[in-house]
Amino acid sequence: MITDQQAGFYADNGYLVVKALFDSEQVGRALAAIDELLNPDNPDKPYEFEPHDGTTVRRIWSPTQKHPVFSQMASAPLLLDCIERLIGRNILFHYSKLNMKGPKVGSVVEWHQDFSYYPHTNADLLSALVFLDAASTQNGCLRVVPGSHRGGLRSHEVDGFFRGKVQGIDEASAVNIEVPPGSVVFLHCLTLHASARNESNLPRRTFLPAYRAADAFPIYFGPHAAHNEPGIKLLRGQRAKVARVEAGVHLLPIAEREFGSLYELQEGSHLRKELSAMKTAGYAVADAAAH
Ligand SMILES: O=C(O)CCC(=O)C(=O)O
Repeated sequence: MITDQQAGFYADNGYLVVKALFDSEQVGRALAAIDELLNPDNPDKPYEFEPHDGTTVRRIWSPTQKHPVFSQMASAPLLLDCIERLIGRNILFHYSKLNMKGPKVGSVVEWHQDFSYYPHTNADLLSALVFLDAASTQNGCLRVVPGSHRGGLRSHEVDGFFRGKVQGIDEASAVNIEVPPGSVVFLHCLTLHASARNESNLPRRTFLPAYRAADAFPIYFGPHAAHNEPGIKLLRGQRAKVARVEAGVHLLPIAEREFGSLYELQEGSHLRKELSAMKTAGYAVADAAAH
């Protein structure tokens, strides 16, 4: 359970580390479930590869819908007790993913605020990053800018289009969050965060279920945001009949082209894919247009 001091830390800093929330047996079950999902005989292939080698999986989509171990982990009472303390007692499951951060290739995640991808009527949304391996500076641990959630939503645009990243961050104020397996980092949806490439020989697999207060309603239904809504599930308390709306201007994530993952959007490969398809089809396309 989270103490008043820990809740205060989250309110001030926009993140909170809780070590040993899951024990080694639970972590072991999650790792075995990943192996099952990646088994080549599994007809469902819910993942995206690292572009560098085309064989290492970097993202498994919606693991809570693919394996009961992850749906159980996402609704574990101890985890929900923490979340209740941070966003209130009416808790909706929002969506989930697994970031695999494989040895020597694990893609960079550039600085961003999760809220930019799915703006809501208020900012009581958080992600729980459940670390299934030890996370260190060498294998690309999470990095955050403490207190950045209090500065509101920043522009995530490049050349006038949503690219899911904030440029020009002063990294001097960032902290690296190194944790043992079984730890959970609760991350406010407006906290600036990133992670470096995995330079080590060790994986950094992380399960990320995301949650929101029941009175936070989405205000953008573009393709990459709307697909979460059918999977929304009440985990605690009651559904809201009234949306709580925080005043302000909400920037909308209008991208130049549809994209699969944050990785594709940030690295610009969603643009390159389309351009190479156009080139294959015989159109004359300037390379510079791909950024
Ligand atoms: O896995 C990481 O290092 C960061 C994850 C993240 O920011 C995301 O997937 O939105």
